[in-house]
Amino acid sequence: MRIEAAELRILELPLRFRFETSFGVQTRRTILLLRLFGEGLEGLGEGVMERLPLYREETVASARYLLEEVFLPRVLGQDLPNPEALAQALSPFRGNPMAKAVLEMAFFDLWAKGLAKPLWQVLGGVRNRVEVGVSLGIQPSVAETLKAVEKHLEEGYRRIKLKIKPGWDYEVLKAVRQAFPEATLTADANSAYRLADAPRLKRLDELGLDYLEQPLGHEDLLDHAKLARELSTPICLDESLTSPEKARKAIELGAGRVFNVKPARMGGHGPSLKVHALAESAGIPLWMGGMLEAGVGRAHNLHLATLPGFTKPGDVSSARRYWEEDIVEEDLSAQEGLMPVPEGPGIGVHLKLPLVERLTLWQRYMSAS
Ligand code: OSB
Ligand code: MG
Repeated sequence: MRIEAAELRILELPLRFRFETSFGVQTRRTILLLRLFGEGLEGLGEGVMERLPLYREETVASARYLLEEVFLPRVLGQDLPNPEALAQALSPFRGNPMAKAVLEMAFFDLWAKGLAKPLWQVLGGVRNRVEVGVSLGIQPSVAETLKAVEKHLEEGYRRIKLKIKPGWDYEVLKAVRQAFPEATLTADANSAYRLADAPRLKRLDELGLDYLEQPLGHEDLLDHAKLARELSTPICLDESLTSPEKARKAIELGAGRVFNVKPARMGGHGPSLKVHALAESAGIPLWMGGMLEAGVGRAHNLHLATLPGFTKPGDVSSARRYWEEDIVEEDLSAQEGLMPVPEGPGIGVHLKLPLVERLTLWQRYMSAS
């Protein structure tokens, strides 16, 4: 597949809810959107980095710089037979998996379209619907948390994940557990605790959480392994999993018994397939995370989540929860906690170009030579 041209945009899309986590409050998303053109086809990629490095270290600005100045100039005009060839072209450059993922995932879409196959088939998926739950931000009160949990359970979501932080953890989780004794419940701390908080986290063991997501540092593996030995609640890693290499070390150390996979955090679909294989041989269940993606990122996540290792409900909930109007034509929405995977070649979604135009803050078109 020859990459003939690329269009990179930064868009801003207001969220329908205020999303509070231990690292801050989000009210809108700033989205890096890439359209890759080749052989009469178009591949789409969406970045998950934010303006500020509060979740991981990459930012919209750092990714835009690398894509514009380094990664796209490397591949424009090149005839790349497959995604491994693209990975090879980017391999001299260290780190920056989120920036690489924008290009890698757009190329996967373009390549699958060249093969006239849906992306899930190219990746090795085994189903056309994905089991999902919701990730609920920190609410103003316990009463509002209970209301939000009830609403989403009624909508059929199969797991409720609550964001926690020191001072907003045991009490709110206990209230939810008492009100919903049968619900599948998890908690996500987004790196807000230290190993010294182990006694406080130990209190969560009585609440029957399915897992506790990323309690410790965003790069950490060793302290998670130590904490894992103190808790009966399984630890799930999110932030720390930025590559297959980190996943291998996490497995060897026993840093997590569950993995949250986000292809856009780990360099794209290729690295995610490697993590999927490692997790399978280690008996680690996977689930598909989310980063408040718009339609392009959400579609990519759905395709990857059809692989057999994704055995727990993911965070990929209905697009209409997040946006008044999504940037794609297709309505990505769950029925009874199941998200259908978009049909057609590649990721199977189409941009609403007039809306994308209106939301665009910056754009650059680049072509080969
Ligand atoms: O830690 O999983 C996370 C959103 C932004 C950044 C990090 C995370 C999240 C979520 C939301 O939990 C998941 C979603 O609804 O997309
Ligand atoms: Mg998380």
